[in-house]
Amino acid sequence: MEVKNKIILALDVLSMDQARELLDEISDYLDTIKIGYPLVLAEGLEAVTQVKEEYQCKIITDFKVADIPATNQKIANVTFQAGADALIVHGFVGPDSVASCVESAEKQGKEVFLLTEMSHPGASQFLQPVSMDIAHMGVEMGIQNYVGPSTRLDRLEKIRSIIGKDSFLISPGVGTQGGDPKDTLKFADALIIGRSIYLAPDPVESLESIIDSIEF
Ligand code: 3DU
Repeated sequence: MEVKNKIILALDVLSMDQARELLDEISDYLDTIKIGYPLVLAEGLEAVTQVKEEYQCKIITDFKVADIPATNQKIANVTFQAGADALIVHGFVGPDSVASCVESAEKQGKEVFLLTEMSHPGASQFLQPVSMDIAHMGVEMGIQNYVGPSTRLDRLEKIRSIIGKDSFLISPGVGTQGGDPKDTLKFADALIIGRSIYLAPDPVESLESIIDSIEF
């Protein structure tokens, strides 16, 4: 996946009005937007369809899908039918659950991102001990796209070494959670950024300063 300016906006606002107000200002800088539970639970899955159509962008849906294969497949089918280009799926549920999402994606010409390790402090307790195993599982399954934390660069580097240079790795945790944009891009292909942009007094200025800071 190609990502303009290497920045994926995490559109965690709670209404389409807020989404449009933000995107009317900053959409020229972006071509990939991540939509998760906050906006979809507030406005329905149509939010995915509407944002994609109105702003002509790729949509990564962040539903951290983590159920049995049969249920995962239904979630993936409905999400892709709504217009999502890609779906983020948890890896800890195991290969059969992940495979059901991959199968749905392949049938519809869409993509799956495998979530390895999360970026928040609590991820160290249960997820961290298995996150490299999840990355290995993804490689064995032939998965191309991964999510890994910008808040622990040593771990992100390890994930990159497991998935290889040709895999596509996106990384949340930049800004508000403490991750550094430029350092993260030593290992990741694109950054996922939410609050540092949509809570900034001037989202355009914030985005421009992040873009300036990552230009090599
Ligand atoms: O911290 P921010 O506001 O920049 O948002 C980060 C986004 O990425 C947010 O949607 C969150 O749900 C998601 N995310 C993580 O922060 C960490 C992960 O490991 C996976 C997803």
